[in-house]
Amino acid sequence: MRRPNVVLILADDMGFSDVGCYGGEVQTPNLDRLARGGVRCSQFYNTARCSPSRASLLTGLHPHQTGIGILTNDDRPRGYAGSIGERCVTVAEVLKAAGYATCLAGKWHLASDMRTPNAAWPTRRGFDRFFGTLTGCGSFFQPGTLTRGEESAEDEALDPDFYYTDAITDEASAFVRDCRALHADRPFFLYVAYTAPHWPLHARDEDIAHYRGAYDAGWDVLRERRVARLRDEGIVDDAAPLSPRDPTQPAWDDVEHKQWQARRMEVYAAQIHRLDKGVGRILAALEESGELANTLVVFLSDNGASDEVLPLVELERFSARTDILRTRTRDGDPVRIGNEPAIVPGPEDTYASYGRAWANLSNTPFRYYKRWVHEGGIATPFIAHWPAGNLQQGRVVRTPFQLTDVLPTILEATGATYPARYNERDIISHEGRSMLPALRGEAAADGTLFWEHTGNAAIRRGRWKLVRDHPRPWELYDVSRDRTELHDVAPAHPDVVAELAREWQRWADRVGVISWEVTVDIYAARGQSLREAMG
Ligand SMILES: [Ca+2]
Repeated sequence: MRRPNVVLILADDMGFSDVGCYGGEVQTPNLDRLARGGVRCSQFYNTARCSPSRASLLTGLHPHQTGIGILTNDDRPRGYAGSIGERCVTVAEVLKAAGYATCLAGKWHLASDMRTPNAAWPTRRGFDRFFGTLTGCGSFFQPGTLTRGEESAEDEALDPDFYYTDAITDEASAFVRDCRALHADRPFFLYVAYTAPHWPLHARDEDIAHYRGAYDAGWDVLRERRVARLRDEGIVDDAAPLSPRDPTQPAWDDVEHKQWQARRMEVYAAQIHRLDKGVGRILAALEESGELANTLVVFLSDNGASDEVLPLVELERFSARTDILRTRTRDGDPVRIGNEPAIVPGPEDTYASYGRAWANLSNTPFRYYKRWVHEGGIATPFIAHWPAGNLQQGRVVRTPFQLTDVLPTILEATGATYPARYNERDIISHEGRSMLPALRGEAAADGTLFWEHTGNAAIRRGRWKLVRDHPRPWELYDVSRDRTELHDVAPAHPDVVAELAREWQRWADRVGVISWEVTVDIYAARGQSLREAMG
């Protein structure tokens, strides 16, 4: 059998339970089809934020080892470089060396310098073909840093019908077709990095209309419905009771401006809906070219749902470096920024996010959000589909895995070799283990998983998860009984806390975690507020 193609599809800031096959009310027939024909993981973890997750996904390393611990700020010499470094290889580099055609359609977010082509751009990290954005987020109607190859492609967004999610899908589908037309005997690697449903809440009118009324029941009722469906699907069990509503958020019954609140979630759902349609078009391109059966398709999200708000002044300062904000529409109208009932999100002249209470729904049944390493920040849907690869159809895999495990899974599936040296430099050994045996239903032992992001930290080993909301002290949860992290048992098990904390520290020292206090000090010395630096 010919080596399989690999299609890696990433959502941005999407929560654990938004898509249909993970209990959500967003209609995602194409992702659901992948889940039915493939497998879903119930305990797959990303690493809490865009750039670090992407760095880990593509290299099989922990983010700190690649030079990207926080975002793409260049904080050297004391802090992280903010660009993907020279001591690692990307999946694209490994597969290209093994004879694969390679393409990135969508968001990169692994280069500090987004203006001048450099060694951290996708075209120089193994991707033959690149259409997408270098920055972390932005308008879906006129994305900043839109690039084709190494040239600006911002003119392409002048088409009045341009919408970034569809443009990513167009490129991905064209790549699949071109591969078959140009070199039918060559396998390919396609990385589709959507920016949906990251803020701003931008969606096509027809997709928003599709969800009109779908959120009128409010977050309290919908969280209950989601956890019931998650149980029906066999993704969570009694070990994951629904966490209480975020205590900072009001009961739906007490909410003012219900119509506006519901609209925010309708637009968010519409963003995912369009992403799913894109997945359907990519699957159709694979089917038309006869490649679907022998393609490993993986779908996941880069971090938990986001509770980020959008203060104008900080956005403007952050955007000066990152190009994430447009203050005028393509027609020259002012863009209204912020989360208030006077700004009804969706169209190009708005720039808004959906807020903490809806993010709380998105991460059902868990607590916390993007940036934290409690379950709500790091638990993601993970779907793998590969009919010719003997993945058990429709099964739910419960073995815990994290992003470092994706690269070794692709290595095993493709037979490609991870290099000790690449471009005359020594490469750090990858940190993961192949998921394929577990995805095929074979017995697989649990590994030890680690996280650190902006001081928030966790280690998961066996039934225990030690986790910290920095600068608060360690908490300990028995995730075999309490995956929603409701009962901190640290006081009852000081020996377990001490041992896991030591193991986490050894890991942190080995992979080069830079203390969050150092980063705070770097920004303070530059006169930057943390929020401004972090976007
Ligand atoms: Ca993200």
